[in-house]
Amino acid sequence: MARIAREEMKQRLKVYFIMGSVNCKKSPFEVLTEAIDGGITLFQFREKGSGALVGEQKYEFAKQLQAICQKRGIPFIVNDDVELALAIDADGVHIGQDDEDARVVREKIGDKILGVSAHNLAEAQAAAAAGADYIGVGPIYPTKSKADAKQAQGPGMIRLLRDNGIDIPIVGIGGITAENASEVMNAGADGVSVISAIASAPSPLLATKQLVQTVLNNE
Ligand code: TZP
Ligand code: MG
Repeated sequence: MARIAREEMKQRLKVYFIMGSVNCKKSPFEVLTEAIDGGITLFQFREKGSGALVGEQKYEFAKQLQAICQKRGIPFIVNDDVELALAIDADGVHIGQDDEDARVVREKIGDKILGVSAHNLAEAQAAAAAGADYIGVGPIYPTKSKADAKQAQGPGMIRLLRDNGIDIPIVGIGGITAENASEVMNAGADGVSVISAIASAPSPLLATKQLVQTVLNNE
């Protein structure tokens, strides 16, 4: 398989749902199914934080969520855990600045999708040079979903990256909702990634539909 084409990556980033067991108020399988029904374009398995599953339980949970995505044609990305991604033949991996070096991860995963978190121009340039298929930029707004999140930088960081020649696909992350998603898109993002806006919503289905609507209106 070849690396994902840039245009296809951009389309896939439009509404990127990220979730682990600790983010859900009801069955994670139901939440993911509703999110897919609502129109998410990409999914990331992020099993992190206090109470997160580990070992065999994490593996089995990942396999179950992956099966749901596969049935519905939604690519399945694994956060941080390159070995898990390879073991279950996931569609890709997302790594942060404190994880393994992006070049090393690219070597390990071949043509699978590689996403890298970037907080500034230097990190964005390095990620692009290392072979990232997309970068995640944030936190754009304050977030409660990541204990060690850096300070929110606003959508202006995405604009700054675009103005300085960063042309690889960008997804915004952190505190994004249907109310502020258009600001993120207008700053030059290809899409938005969210945890709580979908996972903590009273209706993940309706919340996803609202986000999808907003993003499509701001293409
Ligand atoms: N990285 C930067 S902010 C964040 C991650 C994983 C959490 C995003 O969660 P939410 O609930 O959409 O703010
Ligand atoms: Mg990480």
